[in-house]
Amino acid sequence: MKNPQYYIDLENQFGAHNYHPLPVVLNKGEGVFLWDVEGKRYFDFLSAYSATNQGHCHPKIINALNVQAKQLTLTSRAFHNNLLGEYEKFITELFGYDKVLPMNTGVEGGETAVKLARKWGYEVKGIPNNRAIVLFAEGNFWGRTLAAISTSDDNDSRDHFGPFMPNFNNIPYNDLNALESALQNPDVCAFMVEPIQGEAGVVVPDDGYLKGVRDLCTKYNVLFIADEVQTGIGRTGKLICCEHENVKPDILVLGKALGGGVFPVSCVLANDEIMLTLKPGQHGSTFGGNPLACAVAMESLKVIFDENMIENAQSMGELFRSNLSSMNLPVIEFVRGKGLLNAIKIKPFGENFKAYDVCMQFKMNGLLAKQTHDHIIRFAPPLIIEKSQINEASEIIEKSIKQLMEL
Ligand code: IF1
Repeated sequence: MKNPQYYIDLENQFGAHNYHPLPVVLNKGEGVFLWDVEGKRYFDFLSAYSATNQGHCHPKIINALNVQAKQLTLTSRAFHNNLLGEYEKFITELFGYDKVLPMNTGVEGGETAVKLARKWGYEVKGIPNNRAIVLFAEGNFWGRTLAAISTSDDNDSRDHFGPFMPNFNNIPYNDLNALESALQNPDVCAFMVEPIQGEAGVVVPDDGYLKGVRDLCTKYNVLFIADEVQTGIGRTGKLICCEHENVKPDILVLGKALGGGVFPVSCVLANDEIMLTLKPGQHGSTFGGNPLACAVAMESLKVIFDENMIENAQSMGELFRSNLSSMNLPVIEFVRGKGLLNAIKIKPFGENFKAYDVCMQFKMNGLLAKQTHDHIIRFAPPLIIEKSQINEASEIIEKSIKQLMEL
């Protein structure tokens, strides 16, 4: 095994520089832990941005991957296969929708949801052609395609990538009055929103916001699209975050942990009135719904229930937020989140003291987390984390911040 810098230099020389990773080189993952090439163990408190909710290399998911990989991996949708229908039945019954449209990445799920909403807008709601408007929330993040960055208000995501998609309008997040006034326009076909904004810094809306979105979208005959790519699959202590307010979106977008951290799997769920506006040849994907993805996704969902990960996310999240709050560290401006999607805001103090520096200190002490924006650190460990591990990780967080404060 070579030293970490060898691997970092290779990436630097031969790879695009579209990320600035923490200087750690990982080569093993198991459960809540990651190991670097020097054998050092870390708590994973990012979970690949909530794509490894089930923990790294979950044995049952790996087994499902291995068994199917030796049998049949990809047929394309030009032909049927024996797993797609089984998977579609399983996932539509689990989430309570008539139909599913399988895709691969989260942003493909978002794109598919917006295409469906526009189609429904023209063919069911009766919006004049090419006039459909989709609303998004300020601070949103739903991927890196040109459509997705068209709604971004983050300069790094959008500068010098224009021109952008027309008729995508942003409204303030967590503001029902702003939503209702935007819904006065009869050309609006949908509002796509994250139930908790992940990249914006784990922004949790007021209680009642999601219920208000549901009611207003119903009142104005507009589709409520929930982007649960990051908040779904148990992450916030419910199967999907919308369940915290017992609301049911018209279109549900899932991704990330749907693939159990081993395969890109996403999907869009909706009822027939919406889904059947798509006719053969009007949408598709080479890998969407491939048998390997179906096998992995079914196992990824099954283990969530078999191992009570949803309840665990709820209780371990409560313990984690309680631990953080009881540290009484003046540099922690606030703690917020639901289930095991949490974040702290670090008050800027000391010379150039930013969230990145805190994450570097965490790394030194055996915990990996990632800052989002300059002063917010997101904490999202796998949902299998145990009480003793939450407490040990909390101690690392406290120790690291105190070490920096003494500098
Ligand atoms: C990157 C952020 C997180 C997402 C939501 C759709 C997608 C994402 C709510 C698209 C993806 C990823 C993308 C990745 C880092 C990560 C991220 F920092 F970019 F914003 F999680 F917060 N909806 N989020 O969070 O899914 O196409 O990537 O499968 O682009 O750097 P994808």
